[in-house]
Amino acid sequence: TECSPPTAATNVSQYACLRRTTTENHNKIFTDVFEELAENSEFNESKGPCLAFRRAASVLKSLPSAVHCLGAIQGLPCLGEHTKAVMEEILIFGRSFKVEEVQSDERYQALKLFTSVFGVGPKTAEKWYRRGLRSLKEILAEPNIQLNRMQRAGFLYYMDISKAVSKAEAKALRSIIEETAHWIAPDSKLALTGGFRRGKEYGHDVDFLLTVPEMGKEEGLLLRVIDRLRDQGILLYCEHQGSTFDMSKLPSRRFEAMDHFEKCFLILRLEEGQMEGDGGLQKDPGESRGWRAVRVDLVAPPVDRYAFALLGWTGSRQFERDLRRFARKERGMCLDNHALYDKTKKLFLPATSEEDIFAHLGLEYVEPWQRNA
Ligand code: 8DG
Ligand code: MN
Ligand code: MN
Repeated sequence: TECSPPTAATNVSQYACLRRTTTENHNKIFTDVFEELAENSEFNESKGPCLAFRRAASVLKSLPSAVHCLGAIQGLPCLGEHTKAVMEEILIFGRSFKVEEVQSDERYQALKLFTSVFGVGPKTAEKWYRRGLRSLKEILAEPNIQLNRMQRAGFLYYMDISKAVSKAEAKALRSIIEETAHWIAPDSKLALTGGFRRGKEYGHDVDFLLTVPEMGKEEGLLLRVIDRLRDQGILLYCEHQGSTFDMSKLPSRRFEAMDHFEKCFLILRLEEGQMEGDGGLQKDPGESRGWRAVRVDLVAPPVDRYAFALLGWTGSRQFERDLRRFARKERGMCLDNHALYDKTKKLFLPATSEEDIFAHLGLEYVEPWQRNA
């Protein structure tokens, strides 16, 4: 059938930071497939193909309508012959044989299952797979496997933390942590970041930034918040990382590297009675134990880094990657979670808001809910 590219397709940027991507994805049938293929490439340490699949998915997510024919993607960036062939399969057969092959692969299945445990990365998953292990039960039954503290918590709360966190649960956690932080430092500020700030209804965890208006006062605050959460009996797990922040260093080129702010990766206990809107009543007292475990990330940057930390922790990952790539390739600047550095002028560009950072980069401001790239 005749099918021409929509006018919108002719001026879609290769950079996610020059696109607007809401949570409304009209091309899920394609992007789900590309994301699985990207994950498979990641397991095979094929960095190039992994990035190509991620970029293809991201471009499709930004489109205002569903793609019904190959003609409609003509002129779109980041869609090569390989990704187009996958899309053609989906358009014709309603399914991708390539992804079905991946999904039925024993190694892919095992690595996907193992990395779904909090604290288990691709390296550990691969090690377990090579030892012939295939299920979580087998790992727990294997006497020669030494799980670290994070992985033990990952297994212990597996059922809860592999269940999506709702917006209402995120809000309930926000109130609890905010109250705790205010009890310690009344002028502290807690900001919701990550997927929930981008308007997502569900997430795999809840991300927060905690700051105080006075420089240096953030030191020690996070540890006191953690202590207080422990006293309240809701701290199920805590991995605290002290600040390794060194301002003399230039922004790092490697995005995947962790930032240097003081932070903690938590598992918190959320009582169902604390949830907004359920009136404290359990819907099914027979099924429910009255609480669930939730993964929470809590980051405490110094206040003069707040804008950079907020931009970095709001995501999405693809949006952040492209923002950094754009800064480097198009502006000769280096951006990370801590700072923006102009390599030509050899100076740091300060910012007190995300708007400042977009302005320094010569970019139109993109709202958090438009960053679901
Ligand atoms: P989800 O939890 O709803 O699944 O999605 P998300 O909120 O977008 O993902 P996330 O894994 O919680 O990460 C949120 C953002 O935080 C993401 O853009 C990447 C960013 N981020 C950093 N540093 C680190 C880090 O050290 N670990 C993780 N997991 N994320 C980080 O800037
Ligand atoms: Mn998150
Ligand atoms: Mn997170």
